[in-house]
Amino acid sequence: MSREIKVGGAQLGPIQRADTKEATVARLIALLDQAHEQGCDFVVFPELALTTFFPRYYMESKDEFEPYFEREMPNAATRPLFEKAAEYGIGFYLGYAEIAQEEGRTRYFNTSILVDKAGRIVGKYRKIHLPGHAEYDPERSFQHLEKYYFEPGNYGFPVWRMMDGIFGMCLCNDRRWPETYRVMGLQGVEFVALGYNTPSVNSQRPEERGEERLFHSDLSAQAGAYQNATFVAAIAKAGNEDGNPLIGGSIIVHPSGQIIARAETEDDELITAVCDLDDTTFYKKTIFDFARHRRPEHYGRIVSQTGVELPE
Ligand code: CDT
Repeated sequence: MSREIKVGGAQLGPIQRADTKEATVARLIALLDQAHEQGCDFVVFPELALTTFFPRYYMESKDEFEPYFEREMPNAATRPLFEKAAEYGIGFYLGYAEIAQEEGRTRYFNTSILVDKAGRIVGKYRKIHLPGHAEYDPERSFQHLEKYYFEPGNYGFPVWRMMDGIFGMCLCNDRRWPETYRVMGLQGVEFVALGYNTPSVNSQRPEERGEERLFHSDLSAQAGAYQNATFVAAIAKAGNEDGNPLIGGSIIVHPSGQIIARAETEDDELITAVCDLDDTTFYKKTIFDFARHRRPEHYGRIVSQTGVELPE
């Protein structure tokens, strides 16, 4: 029996700082409507899909930045999305900023959830590789304050059984780290959902423009897919957010590493691909049969060391 799922990649165009969550959720639902019309089983929305990419702004006061976060999920603003997805029988991945009360304190995470076809949250992931900086940096042309607003995720990289397959999640900068995919690959992942917000400009290297950044984005997702024999759906929030451009280029990648769907705009745009999860099997049983070919006795540095240790 084939294990085909039709996947929708719901790229979002820009969300401006003044936009309400209700208006943004209405856009997500419009993309979900298209996904339903096209027969999708599962939809991937971007990272921080309910707000502008607020880590570009330095906000000192909690009163100012906490409205960008969600205290519960679903909540009043997002419940219509959950209800519509359940009505359509479409599962989804959604990125948002999370406030949690844990260990007797308030904690802030960059989070994604996996929702099944009945509208139940079956998995939660908290972003581990937080890029950027923890303090206001006057040298930069714009801020990237993820290390200021969030703490690193504390769940690792779990996978979940859903829709007769094995699903994993990560968020944006995680896609650039081979460890992200490999930890999920070692749990047999067959489909990785990931959302991203990538500025089109490098705030510390102005000559690095959008094309190069798109290339790095594709390269990372394609390598992760191929080397771990998994589908990867890398879905952007794109376009110009209050003068700050984000790359688009959302893609769905086959376990061969080849791109099977790509967004053409920097607006709200649904891309689709039929993903037969059985296409992962050949690679998992041959070139990337981990049990036969991996040599972990030589990989110790990967878990014992963070930075580079130069030779004497
Ligand atoms: N959101 C996110 O993780 N963006 C980063 C930007 C890196 S530049 C500080 C990314 O890896 O695309």
